This record gives sequence, structure tokens and C-alpha cells, in this order.
Amino acid sequence: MKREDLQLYFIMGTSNVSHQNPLHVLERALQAGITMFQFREKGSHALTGFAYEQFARQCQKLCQQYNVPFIVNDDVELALRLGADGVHIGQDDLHVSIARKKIGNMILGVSVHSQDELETAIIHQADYVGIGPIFATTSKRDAQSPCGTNFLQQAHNFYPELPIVAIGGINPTNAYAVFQAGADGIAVISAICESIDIKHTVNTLRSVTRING
Ligand code: 3NM
Repeated sequence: MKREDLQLYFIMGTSNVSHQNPLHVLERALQAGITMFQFREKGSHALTGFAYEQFARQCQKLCQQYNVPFIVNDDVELALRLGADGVHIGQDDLHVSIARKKIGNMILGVSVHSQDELETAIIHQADYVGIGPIFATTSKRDAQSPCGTNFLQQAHNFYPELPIVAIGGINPTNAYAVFQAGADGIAVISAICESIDIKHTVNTLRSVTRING
């Protein structure tokens, strides 16, 4: 995985998009310059069965057209069936050591909230870690309380070689603080899904990246 791939990491499932076709949202985000995509189909109205897999394949195809890594949230079996570029797991999903065994060399991302979780992720060769929620978020029902940038900064200082993506309530106004704290990139749902001008939003978020790059 290239560290720069984390710069603007877009996460989406059908429940994150209300009045538009999610595939159109993804395509606009890809055209505008997102650098990584995570398929995260969650929530009470989430697609299941054939529709779930078909939607995942459609997202993957778009990502391939734009040469952007396609990462699957949680579902290792789906990632393996599709030949995804990687998998992202949280602390409530399967253990990082098992995930690494199952997916071989695919990209492995792990959400961490403490020094212990961070070290476990590193020991089992996570390619990157996600740290959040930095700010308050409405996109994850079971999210922990916002943690600010302290842990992110600490993780970056302890492990400068470890690629880190920050997540949770990040938008064009607060993204700068996150990069300043040491993140390689930002992962966003609502900043893009709720944008009325995706191209402009993506450009603005990318310009914050460039200031720091
Ligand atoms: N994971 P938004 S916060 C998917 O803290 C997710 O691990 C989080 O969405 C974590 O950009 C989050 O809309 C939601 O705040 C991020």
C-alpha cells in the first residue's frame, strides 16, 4: 500500500446517501480525486444477499476504472470472493491476527482507540490504522466519544513509520488540525455524501492534504 493512498479515504454504503444514487456519488468522488474507497454497507436498511454483493461489485468496478484501492469493511469473505484490494476491521470484528492470516498480502486496516490496540495492530502487520472518532459523528451509531487529536498525535510520535488515517466528523473546516497532528489522511462519510458539490468538497479536502504534503 502507498501511504499517500490514505490522503482522502471515502467510506460509503447505501444508508449514507439519501436522495441520490450511491454509485453516482462514488463516481463523482472518484472523478474529483478521492484516493481510497471503503465499501461499508451497514444499518437497518442495509442491502443483503445478492443485492449486497452486486452493489459491492459495482463499487469495485468503478474504483478499478479510476485506479483507486477498493477496501471492504468487516466482511473478509466478501473481500476474498471479490479479490478486493483490502479489508478494514474494527475491534468488534474478527481478531487482527486471524484477518491477516485469511487475507494474506491484501491491505489490512484496523481501527484502534488505545495504545494496546495500536500495538496489537502493529504486531499483526496492519498496513494502516484508523483513529477516531476525532470529532463528533452521526454516521456511526456505536461510535465512541470524540477523542480529539491527542491520541492521534501520540500514535504518530510513537510510530512515525505507521500510516494513520483519522476518522470521525472531519470536514473541510477541521481537516487541517488533523493533518497537523500527524495523520497521513482523512476518512470521511458525510463530508462527501452530504455535499451539494462533491467536486468542490473533494478539491478543498485535497488542498488541505497538499498544504501538508
Ligand atoms: N468509524 P463521518 S467514526 C465509520 O471512530 C466510522 O472508528 C469511526 O463518518 C471510528 O465522516 C465513523 O460522517 C464515521 O463522521 C465517520
